[in-house]
Amino acid sequence: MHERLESHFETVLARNAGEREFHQAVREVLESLGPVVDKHPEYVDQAVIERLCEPERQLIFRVPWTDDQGRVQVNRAFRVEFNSALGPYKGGLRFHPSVYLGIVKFLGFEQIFKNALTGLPIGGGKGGSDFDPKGRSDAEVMRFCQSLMTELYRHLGEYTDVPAGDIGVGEREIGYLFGQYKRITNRYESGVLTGKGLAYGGSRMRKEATGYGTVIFTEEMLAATGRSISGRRVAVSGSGNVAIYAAEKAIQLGAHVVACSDSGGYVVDEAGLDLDLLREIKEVRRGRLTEYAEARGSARHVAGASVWSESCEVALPCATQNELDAEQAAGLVGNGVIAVAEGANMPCTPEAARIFQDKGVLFGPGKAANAGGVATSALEMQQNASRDSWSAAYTEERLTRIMKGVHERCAVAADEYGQPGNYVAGANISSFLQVADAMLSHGVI
Ligand code: NDP
Ligand code: 2IT
Repeated sequence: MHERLESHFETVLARNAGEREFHQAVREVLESLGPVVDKHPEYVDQAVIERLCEPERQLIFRVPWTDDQGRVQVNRAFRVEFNSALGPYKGGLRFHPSVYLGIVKFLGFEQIFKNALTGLPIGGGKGGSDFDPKGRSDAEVMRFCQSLMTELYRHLGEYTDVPAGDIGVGEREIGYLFGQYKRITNRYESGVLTGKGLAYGGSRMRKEATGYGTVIFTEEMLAATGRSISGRRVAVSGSGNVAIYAAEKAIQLGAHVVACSDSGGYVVDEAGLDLDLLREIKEVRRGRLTEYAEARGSARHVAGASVWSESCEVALPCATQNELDAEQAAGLVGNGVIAVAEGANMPCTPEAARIFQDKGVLFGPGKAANAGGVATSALEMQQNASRDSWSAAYTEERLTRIMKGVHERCAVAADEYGQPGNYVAGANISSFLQVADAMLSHGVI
C-alpha cells in the first residue's frame, strides 16, 4: 500500500474494530490507489480518501415482531448511508443470520464504487438484518418487514435513500416493505424501493439483471482476448437470484453450465443444468438442491462440499463473501479455468483473487461484474420518475450497453495507470476518480 494511505488504513482498522469484511474491502481499494495518489496528491490533502472510508450516516435499530406461535422475536437491523456524492444512497437489504455491522459496511463501501462504474447518478448504501427468513411463513416475513419499515421509512425517499434486495430479500419482501412505506407515509412513491413486482412499478429485467450482467461482463473480458464463453464448461455457486440468471445467460450464449450450489452442498449435472427445474425448486418452492438431484437422473448432489472442487473453464461465484479461497483458486487454475467473474460481492478471498491474477486468469471483481443489478435498479427509478414502463428487449439492450461501458471504464483506467488487463485496479481507480472529483466539488462536507 502507498505510504500516504497506510496511516488512513490504520485509522480505519482502529475506528472499526472487529469489522473484518469492511477492513478487507477497504484494503483492496486502497491498495489500488497508489498511482492515483502519486498523480493527484490533492485527494489525500483534502482528506477525500479519509472521508470516503467513513459512512455519512449509520443506523442501527431494533425490530420486534411476533411469530406464528405468538412469541415475540427481536432482531437487529442496519442501514449504512455511505456516500451520496453521485446521487441518493442506493443499495440492497440483506436478511441473513450472519449480518452484522461489518458486513453491511463492506457491502455499502463496495456499492459506492460499483454504482459509480455504472455511469448512473446513484450514491452508495446498504442495509439488512440478522433475521433468518428460512423456514418462516409468509405471514411471519410480512410482520417482520412491516416492523422493519416502521423505523426505516423515516430515513428513505426517492431523492434520499432507495433500498432494493440482496441475499434473503426478493420480490416478496420488497412488496411487504413497499406496502408498509406507502401506508405510513400516505404517498405512492414508486421510486423509493427497487426490485418491485411488475404489477406496481417494477422494471422488466431487474430480476435477471445481476446474473445476466455478470455474464455479459465475462463475455466482454473474453472478447478482449479473442475468446468467447460459447462451448465452455461453466460452474456457478449459489442457486439464488444471481446464480440462476447467470446460468441462464451463459446457456443463452452457448455455454455448458454443469454445477451450482447452496449452503448445503452442490449439484453437478453433466447433461447441463435444467433451469426450469432449478427455478421451480428454488424460486417457487424455496426448497433445497438435494431435491434437484432427486428429480434428475443426470445429476449428483455432493453434501457439505464446495462447488469449487469441480473443474470448469469459467467460474462464476454468485453466493456470498469469501466463499472461494486460495486452495480452491489453485485447484481451479490447475483444472484449466480461464475466467472468473464475481456475481456475488467479494466472493473470492484476497489470496484467491491474487492467484487468478498472477496466473493470467481473467478476473472480474464484483463491483464491476455484478453492477448490472443496481444499474437496472437505476433504470427502474428512471421508469418510475417518468411514470413509464419499458419493454424487456429495450431494458436488456440498456443493460448490455451499461455492462459494456463498465468493462470499458475498467479497461481504460487499467491501461492509463499502467496495469493493462487488471480489472481490479481499473474498477477501483475509475470509480474512485469519479466519486472523489464530485466530493472535491462539494467542498468539505
Ligand atoms: P439469494 O438469497 O437469492 O441467493 C443466495 C444464494 O447463495 C443461495 O443459494 C444461498 O444458499 C447461497 N448462500 C448465501 N449465503 C451463504 C452462505 N453464508 N454460505 C453458503 N451459501 C450461501 O441472494 P442473491 O442471489 O441475490 O445474492 C447472491 C450474491 O450476489 C450476494 O453476494 C449479493 O450481495 C450479490 N449481489 C446481489 C445482487 C442482486 O441484485 N440480488 C446484485 C449484486 C450482487 P442457501 O439458500 O442455502 O442459503
Ligand atoms: O449488491 C448489489 O448491488 C445489490 N444487492 C443490488 C442493489 C440495488 O440497489 O439494486
